[in-house]
Amino acid sequence: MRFDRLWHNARIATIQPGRPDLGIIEKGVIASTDGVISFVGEESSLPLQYDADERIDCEGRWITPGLVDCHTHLVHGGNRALEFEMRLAGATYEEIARAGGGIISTVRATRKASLEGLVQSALPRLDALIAEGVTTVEIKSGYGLDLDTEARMLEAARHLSGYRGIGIATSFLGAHALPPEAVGDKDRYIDDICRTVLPEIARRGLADAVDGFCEGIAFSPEQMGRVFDAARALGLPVKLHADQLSNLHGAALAAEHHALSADHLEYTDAEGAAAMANAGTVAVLLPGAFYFLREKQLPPIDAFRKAGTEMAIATDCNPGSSPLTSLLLTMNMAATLFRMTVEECLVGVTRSAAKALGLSARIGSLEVGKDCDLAIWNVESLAELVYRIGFNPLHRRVWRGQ
Ligand code: DI6
Ligand code: FE
Repeated sequence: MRFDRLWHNARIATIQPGRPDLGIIEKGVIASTDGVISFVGEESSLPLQYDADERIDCEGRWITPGLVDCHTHLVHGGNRALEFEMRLAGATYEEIARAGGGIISTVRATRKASLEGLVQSALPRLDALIAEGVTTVEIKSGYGLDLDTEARMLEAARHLSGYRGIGIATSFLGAHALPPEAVGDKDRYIDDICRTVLPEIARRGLADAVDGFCEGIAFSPEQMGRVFDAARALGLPVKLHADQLSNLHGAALAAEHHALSADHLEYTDAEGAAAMANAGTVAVLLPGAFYFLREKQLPPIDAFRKAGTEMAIATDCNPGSSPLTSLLLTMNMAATLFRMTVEECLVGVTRSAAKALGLSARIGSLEVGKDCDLAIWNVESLAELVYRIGFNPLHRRVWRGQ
């Protein structure tokens, strides 16, 4: 057997599917060939005859799958720090909107930004994720709200993979907010997305999935249903920002459309949780937005556990409701705020996050034939990854065997 690289003297959490635990190997070895895992198992089960160009002694460190941040708005123009400051000083939503704040201020800044400008402003945020062992990130559009800017955002997201060794999955989020030029006509805007914008985005191959924001302040379940029908007619999988601020039964709508995921879910009920489990739709929980907006309504974690709904967690990195670029801190928040277990947090940033992107066959767990994306940690136990606040114990990150 020939290996390019072999990591030995490691404790490995394979997080492979179909196991109730994290799939731990105490005296583990993992090897890569052409960027793909070619061996993973006990040191004692290594074939007697093998060739490895490089052997790396992990000195007893832990190895997990490279982390997957499955919900971000990483590419956008500007930031909303001043709006944050105004809110702290007691400004109301209307006052902030009148002062040019809110989601539309990010739309304005994003429309003004060039492709290169979007890439350059996203890189430091991407680097923060990479520094903590993230090897795949999902990036949404949704701050353009016109064909040119939505396409430019998605191109910028795709371009990022030319600057850093990282997997990028894109989602078209044209149904994020109503642009000012639509003058209040949500139905006409949704028609335009379904007939013109989405088909052109699909034709250019810019989106791996289609997302939407189903909420009183955004789009109705009926309007999102039309976007989903159009997406699926084009062969694109769907996902949904659902039940974040109220229960519009977005989780059930997502399940009905066999969505990869429904995200946020603070107001989801037990029926929604069960519908998601039946459809194999992943629940993506976003504790950063819950924290930053000082929400009180907890997502129904117990209902997801009872129904067997898979749970992922993600940063939701965005300038308005979650200016967060740490997946480690996100895990800590999921544990402290949502009372998720250490295992749930770790599965949530690996195997389930991969499933939320439709990428389970390639990433999210350590098995022969999958991409060799690893995070190697200076920790004594895996619980430390969830326990610490603002500390980064990453030793090395490996993407596609490098
Ligand atoms: N959920 C949110 O919380 C936001 N978008 C979304 O889909 C907020 C985005 C913003 O304020 O920029
Ligand atoms: Fe979001």
